[in-house]
Amino acid sequence: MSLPFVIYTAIILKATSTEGESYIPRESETRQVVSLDGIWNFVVPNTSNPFLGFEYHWYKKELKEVMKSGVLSMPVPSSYNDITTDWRIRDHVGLVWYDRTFFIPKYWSEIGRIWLRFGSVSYASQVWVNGQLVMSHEIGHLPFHSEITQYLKYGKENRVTVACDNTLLADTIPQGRVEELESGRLNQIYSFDFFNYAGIDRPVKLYTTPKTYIDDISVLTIEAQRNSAVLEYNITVIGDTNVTCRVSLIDKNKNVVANSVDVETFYGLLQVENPNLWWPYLMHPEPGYQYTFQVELIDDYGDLVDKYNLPVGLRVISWTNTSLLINGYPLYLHGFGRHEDADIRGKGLDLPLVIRDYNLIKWVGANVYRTSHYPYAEEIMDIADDMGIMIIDECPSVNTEFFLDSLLAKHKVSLTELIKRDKNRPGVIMWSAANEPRTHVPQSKEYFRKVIGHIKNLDQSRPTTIVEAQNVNAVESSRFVDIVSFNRYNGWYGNEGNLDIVTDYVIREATAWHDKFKKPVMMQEYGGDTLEGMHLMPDFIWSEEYQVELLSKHFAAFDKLRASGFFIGEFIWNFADFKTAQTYTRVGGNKKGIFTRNRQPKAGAHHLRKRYWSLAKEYYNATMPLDLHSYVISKLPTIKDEL
Ligand code: BDP
Repeated sequence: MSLPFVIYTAIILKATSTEGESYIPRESETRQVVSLDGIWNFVVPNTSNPFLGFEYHWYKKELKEVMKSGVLSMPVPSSYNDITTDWRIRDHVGLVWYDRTFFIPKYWSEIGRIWLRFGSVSYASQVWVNGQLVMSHEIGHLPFHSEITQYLKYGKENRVTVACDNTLLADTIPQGRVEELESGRLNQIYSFDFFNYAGIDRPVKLYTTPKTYIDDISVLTIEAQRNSAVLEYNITVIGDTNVTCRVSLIDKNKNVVANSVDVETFYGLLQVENPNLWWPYLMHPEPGYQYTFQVELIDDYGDLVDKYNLPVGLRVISWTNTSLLINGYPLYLHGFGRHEDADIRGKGLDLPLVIRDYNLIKWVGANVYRTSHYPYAEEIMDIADDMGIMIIDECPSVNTEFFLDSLLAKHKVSLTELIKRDKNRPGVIMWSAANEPRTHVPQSKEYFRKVIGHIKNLDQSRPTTIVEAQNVNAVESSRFVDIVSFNRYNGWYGNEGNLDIVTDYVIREATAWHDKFKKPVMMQEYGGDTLEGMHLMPDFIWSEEYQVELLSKHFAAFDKLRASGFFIGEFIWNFADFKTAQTYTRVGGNKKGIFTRNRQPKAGAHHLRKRYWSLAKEYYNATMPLDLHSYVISKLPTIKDEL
């Protein structure tokens, strides 16, 4: 079977990794940010020739001019799959096209540089401005940008066109395979368990910087004590480097608590007396404290050239063979695996949903989640930093089966881009290199030695993990990580219905991972599908009662393991129900959420809440919420006393 055009598509959209400035655009005295979100034009090419758009240079005109019909309205940001009523669009494999127009004011021609930035386009994309190719990017869930100053028409209307390709192959991150059905339609096959949503799924921004601008900022807390903290910073500037760099750390009351001026290297240390350290949610009355790290470039005349305000948290992560610590205090992680997923918008960034999710995370008393199985939107990460929710930051490598050199190269690119994006975030406490790779395959050992080595070259301030699912005896890749993670579905994919075996199995397996690798151990996934509203007593699989019981059996294991001293975290799979590919094992998607896809609690959520808050009380003396237990009865001593 030949699939020339799919492969051609993948080649055409080959990555050109983005350089330089990677942080989210923010407005300041020297920078403007304009959103290009809204309704874009959208075209799914006729599948008999998916390359029509390239052959006829669709990017040279408006899609509405090129096409006689078939131009749809598509919201940005959003996945496109579930917006229309057409299953062919939902299941389309290959290219789709987007465009929109926008105005650029005349005075922007004098402003310095204009940039165009996409929070993410899944999976690969090419972008044209006024018919000129300005950037290409491969790998979803990561931002990319380009300077477009020279391509713009000032004081006039401009156009941006995007070609987006969702094809997953053996050397994409994640991997997939495409087959041609007898009907001639292409079918995307993948083994990971979430729907392959695609499109411009995160915000699109135009922003300005001066000609000489702050290109990148790295900050690292190297000391975080009760009475003193030290922050190391490194700033790169592009343009006329004959400027002075003024750096100030400003607290929430707008007081400058430390500053420095360094003309030579843009590198330095800031010392803060009696700092407000960054503490996780539930561990401190004021979690997620962030200062503003203000960078100003000043020219010879004392005029401000560029300015960027970066929120920073002062905290140090450290680890031993049995524990993970923040600011010297041991952590016990209690949280979730999650997905960016909701009906209609798919993986599209949706701020009401984002805030609802954080409200539920806080309600349930979790202190952490893993960005399973890809990097989450920067807007989502910002809130975690601000609320003190800890993040295990995962790159988009999931279910890797074939350990090709070409894949390794892209896997490294995904980590480079992720770490560049999130390196300054206090909430990110660990890098996850992959979810459930087939690490029983011998080639995986060398592959992951290189992957973890790559992470360590980029950041040594956070521990690494690989989320394993193979038999512990067959796995070697976790030798290279700092913290061992494993997933196991006792009572679901094995021994379904036999909940009485779960506690012992979990204890035995967690102990085996520790015995083999001599590292701290976390259980990153456990759970069972649960149909909201289905009640069966005695408990039976798929019922809410079964989920509650399955959780309890794991809790019993976790408590024994906590006592053993090496077990540092429990993560239920999943926070909320989510959409998957169509298969007979999934009724409208994966139902392992403790919340429904609509973010309402199942019985398991109430149950989990009691445990997570009790853990927070035990470890950090957190104040329990008053509504944790509904009123049942008061003790009436007087009646007894009178008898
Ligand atoms: C695990 C995967 C996760 C799945 C889960 C499940 O890591 O992505 O959704 O199984 O089957 O193996 O529910």
